[in-house]
Order: sequence, then structure tokens, then C-alpha cells
Amino acid sequence: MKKRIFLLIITVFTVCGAIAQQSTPTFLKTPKDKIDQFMDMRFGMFIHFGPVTLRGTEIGWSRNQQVAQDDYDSLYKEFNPALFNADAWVKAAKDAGMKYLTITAKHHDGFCLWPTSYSGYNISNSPFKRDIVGELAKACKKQGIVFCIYCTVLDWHDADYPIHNPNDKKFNVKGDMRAFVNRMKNELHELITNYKPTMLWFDGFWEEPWTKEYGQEVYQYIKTVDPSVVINNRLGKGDPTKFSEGSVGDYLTPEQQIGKLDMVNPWESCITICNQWAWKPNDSMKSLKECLQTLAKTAGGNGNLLFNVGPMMDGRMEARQVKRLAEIGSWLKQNGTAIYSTKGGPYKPNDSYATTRKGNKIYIELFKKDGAMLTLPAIPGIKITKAGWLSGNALTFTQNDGIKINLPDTLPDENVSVIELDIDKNAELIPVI
Ligand code: FHN
Repeated sequence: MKKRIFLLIITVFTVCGAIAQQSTPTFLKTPKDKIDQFMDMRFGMFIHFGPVTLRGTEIGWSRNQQVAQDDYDSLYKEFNPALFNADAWVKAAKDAGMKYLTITAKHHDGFCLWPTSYSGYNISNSPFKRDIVGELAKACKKQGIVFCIYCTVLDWHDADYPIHNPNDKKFNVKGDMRAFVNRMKNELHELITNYKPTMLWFDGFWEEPWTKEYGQEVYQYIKTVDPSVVINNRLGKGDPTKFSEGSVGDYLTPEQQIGKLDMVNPWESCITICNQWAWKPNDSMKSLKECLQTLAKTAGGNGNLLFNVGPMMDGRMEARQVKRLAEIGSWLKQNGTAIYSTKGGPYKPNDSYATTRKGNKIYIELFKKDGAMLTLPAIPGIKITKAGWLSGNALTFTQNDGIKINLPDTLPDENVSVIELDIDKNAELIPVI
């Protein structure tokens, strides 16, 4: 009798356990190796493009501001970037030393740069007609650049999305978020199955109609379509520079700022080569020094840099931006070892230098000379066996009280000069100093 009761109890517990397991949904996550592979690329191109380039104002935000709503929403009827050449855009990224490219397939204004079946507000109904997303995906594949897609979460043009003018609530409508989210999933199914992006860059999460629950639902849905797609953290809610209760996504996304050194949470800073995200005539462009030091500090902080260009209304990228990108690429041809597939640290980036590391190598990206020697805090338990410019000549140093490296009168590169240190241990295991 006792044995029967005992068996009954065991059976009840087992069944309850199984039910409990079934009721708590398994939360599919992006495999860590996919995120690590993404982070090893370190440098990518961000492209903000759409009919708004016809006005040279900011994509999405200039709607109902510099450009009246009806005028903005009709721009696609004249949108004809006839000089658009996907191979040229991808070549500009490749020549810059960028490993991946992210195109705004759909930004906050709701216009789709691919011939979607779920909205008539798309490229096939413009004079241009051609599939800009599809042609870029093909060109990336051909040139060995990893293809990624930006997709807005909010859509001020969509009838089912309650907010139509972020500056004036009186234009809000009841909307139908269930229908909106279902359509978003259908569009994502199209984008993932037709163009096979490695990463999806969501944005526009901050408005009231969007919830963490919708974010989780869309994240899970994407995982059922392609489990390996890397997803940024703008599907959830809250501050995108840190993981919090509301977060949904695989990595942090500081914007227009270099993220803080973080050896645990993957992050990617998105920064414009000029000021505006979409093309703006005569917009001020960053110097080569600023571009290179931004890249070095980003890698030195253990993060990726997604560097943005806004092509012009005729479909070409500005020649001066392509030239600047190529200059970055020449530097990376020389110094890419210190950037790609490295870890940030062990020293925190600062105004004088940043550091990266791989195996028994530490790379110092030196921005300026603060005297005849570069002085670094000692690294406990570590012995430097060799020091020299990555580009060649050896450098003399002492390491009895802190590290002192003797520098020549002029640095080999006026923007960023890289010193390579060989040490007697695995540099990636050194705690951040
Ligand atoms: O509103 C957008 C903006 O237009 C641009 O796309 C940037 C890129 O990260 N994100 C949003 C602003 O946070």
C-alpha cells in the first residue's frame, strides 16, 4: 500500500513537472558563436537611404517638420536613384575595410526598399521599381561582405500604428497593434527568407504602443524562421546602452557615442560619418583622424563600429565620403591585425591611446605623444618579451616600475600609430586595468 502511494506521488510530481515545463515557453536565444563571429568583424557600414534624399532632410524625423506629411509621403512617386549601383556601394564598404553592411530596408517613414507583398508603400511603386535590398544582398554575397538589414519597429505611415506624427498627439489614431505586429512578422519572413541577413538591426522601440512583449514575440518568431540571425537590442524597451528588465536582443547599441569598455556584454556603436543619418547637402564630414581614432577606441572598448553613410538622391555615394572611407581602408590594410577578431583592453581607451589584444599580443593604438616615452601602468605577472611598431621597427622599453616605451620624435602615423607588444602569457586573460 505504502509502495503504491509512493509510486502515485512520484507519478503526480513527474506529470506536474512535465506540464510546468510545457507551460514555461523555451526562450530561443541566438547561439553564442554567431554573436562572437559578428563581434569579430568589428567594423561595418550603415546606410540610411530612401525617398527623403530628394529633400536632403533627415529620414523619418523631417516628416511633419521640414517636410509636410502629404509632401513627404508622396516623395516616392518621384524617387528614381538611377545611378544606384549596389556593387559600387559594397565596394566602398570593402575598400574601407568594413566586413558587414546594414541597409535601412524600412525606416520610421514606413517606405520599403524591397517589393514587399504586405504594403503598397514600397520601391516597386516608385519610378525606380528595382529591389534595392535584393541587389545589395547579391552584391554583398559576390564581394564577400556580410549582409544585414535595418528594420524600424515604429511606422508613422502605417494605418494600424497608432502614432502618425510624433510631434502632435492629435494625429494619433486607435490603430490595431495586433494587425501591425502580424504584418511586421510577415515582412520579416520575406526579408529573412529572401535576403538571408546575418543581423537584424531594429529601431524605434521608444514609443508607447510598442511593448517588451511584442519585442519578445517578434524575437521568438525570428528564431523560428532562422535561429542564427543576430538581433540588436532595440526590439525591447529601455536604454539601449545597457541590458535591463525591458531588454530584448543580443547586443547593446550606443548611438553617436563610443560605448564603454565591456568585456561581458557585446556592443556596437552606430556613428555617422557626417552629422545626419540620411544624405544632407554639404553636411560636415569627420576627419580621417576622428574616423580612425573612433574605430580604435571602439575596438579598444571591445565593441563594433557601425559607420553610417547617406547616399545621394541619384543613388551615388558622395565622392568625398567614398574617398574618406578608402583612406580608412588603407590604414586597416596596414593595421587590421590590431582591430579584427581582437578583444578590447587591457587598458581603458583614453585621449592618448586605446589597446586591443589577441593571444600573446597586446596592440597599443597610439593617438599622440605625451613626451619622449609612453608610460603604461604595470600588468601584474606579465613580462613583455618584445616591443615594436606593427609596421616594423623595434622599440626599446623598460618594465621594472610600470611600462615605459621610448618613442621616436615623430610617430609613424599622424592619426593612429600601432605598437605591438609580445608578452609571455595569453593577453586575453588579463583583467581590465
Ligand atoms: O531615429 C533613428 C535615427 O533616424 C537613426 O536611424 C538612428 C540610427 O541608429 N536611430 C534612431 C535614433 O535613435
